[in-house]
Amino acid sequence: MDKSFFMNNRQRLFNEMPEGSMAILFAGEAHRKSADMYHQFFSDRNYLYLAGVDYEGFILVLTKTASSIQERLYILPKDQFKERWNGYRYSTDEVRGLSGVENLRYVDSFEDDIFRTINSGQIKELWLDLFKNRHTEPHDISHTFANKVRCSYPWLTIANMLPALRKLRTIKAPCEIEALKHSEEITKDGIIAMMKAAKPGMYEYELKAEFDRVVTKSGVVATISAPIISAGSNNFFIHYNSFTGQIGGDDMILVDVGADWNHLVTDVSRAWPVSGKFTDKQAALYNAAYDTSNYMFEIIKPGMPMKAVDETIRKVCTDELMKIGLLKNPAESSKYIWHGGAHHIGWDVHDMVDTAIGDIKPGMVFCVDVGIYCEEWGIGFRLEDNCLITDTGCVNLSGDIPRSIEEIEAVLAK
Ligand SMILES: [Mn+2]
Repeated sequence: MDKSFFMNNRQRLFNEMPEGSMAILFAGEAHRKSADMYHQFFSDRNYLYLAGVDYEGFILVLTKTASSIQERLYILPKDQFKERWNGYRYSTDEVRGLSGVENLRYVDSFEDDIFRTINSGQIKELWLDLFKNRHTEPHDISHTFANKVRCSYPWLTIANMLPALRKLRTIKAPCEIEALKHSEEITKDGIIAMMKAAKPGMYEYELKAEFDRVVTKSGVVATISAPIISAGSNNFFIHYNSFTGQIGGDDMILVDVGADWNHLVTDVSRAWPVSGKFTDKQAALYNAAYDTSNYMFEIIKPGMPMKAVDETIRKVCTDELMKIGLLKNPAESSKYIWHGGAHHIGWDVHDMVDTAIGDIKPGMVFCVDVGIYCEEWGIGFRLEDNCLITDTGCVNLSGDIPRSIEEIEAVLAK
């Protein structure tokens, strides 16, 4: 992605920052797995969205005073011995080329620099990305740094910059939409490969191998979000992740997967009968989801309240389940509809976007996810597509991935 995208993101954040503030974003460090082995490093998404350089240990510092704004990126120096063991380190020219940040310093001088700036009295407010998914999680690098600063400079205001970051990430830029479109192409190849490979008696992990093979060949070495691939009764575990089940001859297979390109993640769910032909019951439920989804893509447009998407999916899907006689009382829809149907995608599979979105706006991208789980029939699945909001309506970015019964059966017949 071109550095101009990241430069613009930083400018947009500066516009949100008050005078006399400093924002610090950490790329983070790899988590330890066991002994001296580490999980693959994964840059903090908010850092990456602003810095554009995917590298462990880097730190971005943005300072806004009454008279100026200043960007600094703290990087690791070239080191022949460390690179021999741990891999290539970017040159300063390469970092400038990727990020557009001209002012580079080494991470060793980070704390001295920050505390010198705070001591100068120019900074009254420190902006940190203070997110915890669960309050019981251990402190991350930002929380640890916040505590250190609070001890040394109790007069300094520490503010959580997450709401500002969420706001920036809500509307996607043209280059992000291009990356999503490319990612959809790779996702499509991966899903079609699984559809063609699936046979009764296979294990779920064999389908995962097929998906991994295809997306890896397209340059997606490790997908950001873990694929969900299940069959039969395992489809009733919404976030199933063991891949160990064997596919029975009457089973429906459910895949909820996404490739990623230039850090932008797609999220698509498809389901099909391993036999190659939908049974009457499978078809009835599938078409209930399919008709609900198609209806949503007809009506979603700018100006519609975001919360109406979830509500309408539930309402329309409930009507469909009444029509086929499965549901007698609409008040009991949660027996078959277990989850909401709309979450944004982008730099995360459940993207960090403005929590106070009122109406839908052009440039938003979110999932239209219709899940039906009928335990008494042993059939559970979801149909999930990626909806890009345009000036006048919306486009299904994953619409080319087989989704009608006819399209799916045609792929399975090959
Ligand atoms: Mn999904």
